[in-house]
Amino acid sequence: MTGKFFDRSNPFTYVGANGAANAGFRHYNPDQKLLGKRMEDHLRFAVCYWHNFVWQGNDPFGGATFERPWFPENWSGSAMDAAKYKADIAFEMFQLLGVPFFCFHDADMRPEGNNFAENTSNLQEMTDYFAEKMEQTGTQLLWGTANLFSHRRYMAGASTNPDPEIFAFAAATVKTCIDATKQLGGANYVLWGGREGYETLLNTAIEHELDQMGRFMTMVVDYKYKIGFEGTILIEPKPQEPTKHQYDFDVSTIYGFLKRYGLEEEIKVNIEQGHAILAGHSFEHELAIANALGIFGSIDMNRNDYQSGWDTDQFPNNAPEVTLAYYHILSGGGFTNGGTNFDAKLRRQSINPDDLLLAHVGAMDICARGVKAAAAMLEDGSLQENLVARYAGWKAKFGGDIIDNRYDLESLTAKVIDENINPQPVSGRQEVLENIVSKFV
Ligand code: XUL
Ligand code: CO
Repeated sequence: MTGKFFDRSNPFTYVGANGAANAGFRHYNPDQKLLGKRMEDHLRFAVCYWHNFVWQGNDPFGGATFERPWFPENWSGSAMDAAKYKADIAFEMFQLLGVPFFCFHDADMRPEGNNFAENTSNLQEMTDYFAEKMEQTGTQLLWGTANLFSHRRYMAGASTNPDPEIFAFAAATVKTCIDATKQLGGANYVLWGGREGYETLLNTAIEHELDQMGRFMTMVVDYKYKIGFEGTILIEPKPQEPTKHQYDFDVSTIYGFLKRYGLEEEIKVNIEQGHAILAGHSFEHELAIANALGIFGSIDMNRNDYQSGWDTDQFPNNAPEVTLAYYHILSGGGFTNGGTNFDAKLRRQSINPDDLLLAHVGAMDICARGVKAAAAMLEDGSLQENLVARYAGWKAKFGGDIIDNRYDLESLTAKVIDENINPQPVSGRQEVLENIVSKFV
């Protein structure tokens, strides 16, 4: 199969704040310095393989709406050739967008085989093909992962499946995906708990399932060290969907899980905006908690529709939300191995090839706008000053003595009585602080 898929061959560039919509980037200017670092290095954009090149546009009421040439119904050659053609188009898109990274699942990149051996050899052939494409284009791998949720063998979970043979199949699959990620120089490896959860408690031994998930993750971490994979292992929280309840519900739940299995120094989180919303939180809540617990890793920057209550995986377009997200990311020191992955899909009516490109251009631009505003908020310093002032008592002698454990309940009571302590409430200044944010977005 040859022929052009995208009707442009020049990468999108920075056109300036007054440029026309859809002409290029109005905010994303990779070399612009923010807080002393290039914008591209702050954002570390990645594009996902699955929604962009694999998802066909189906919903619960209808089938495919996209008609990509590499889809099986449109392809006359071998499945492997279709996978390679799809890779050609994907890497063309990464270059047109100028994104430094991409992400994949095994099932997105290789044809499904009839057994484990076929899956593995297909994965190896495609990994070698990706390695060539990465070499030619300079695109790097932010993270790889395994799809342990689409095939029917995983209908009752992977690591938490009641059947030890499925646990083994999943473990073997993850091993091959970590190998592929290592070969491609991936900066991280993600464990998304696809169907690690339950549909009904009537058939579920929760304690056993949690222990198995802990065992599986311990095996992953042991293997990482054994082969010298230098990337970070990440878990992606999600409260439900596809299962009614997922064990990796949100950042706090994952932290408790990691503590229980002694993995809190080994595994960090990949936080997705839409999953934060599904959990009843905001994105910045999840980011702030991850910073506080020392497990922040990376983000999937795709939003949910607030009305649907469903994981709609839409491209980001809300400047204040994105700004607050980057404010927390930058406040925590920014990304190290992590980055901004668009785990986003087009709406099913957006069927043109250039919809795929322009959706990402807009998403990159809104993130650039957010990170610029967040950097300006940090440079301004008013929010930080307010925080320091609000907690200043803990830096003074009395607060410091409490922190140093020099008091217990009785001695605190004695002090309150002796010194007639009678504290007065102080304004939290929420609206004043919100006005400061508004100045920057
Ligand atoms: C599912 C989801 C996944 C992970 C990788 O909701 O977000 O695509 O990002 O498996
Ligand atoms: Co995701």
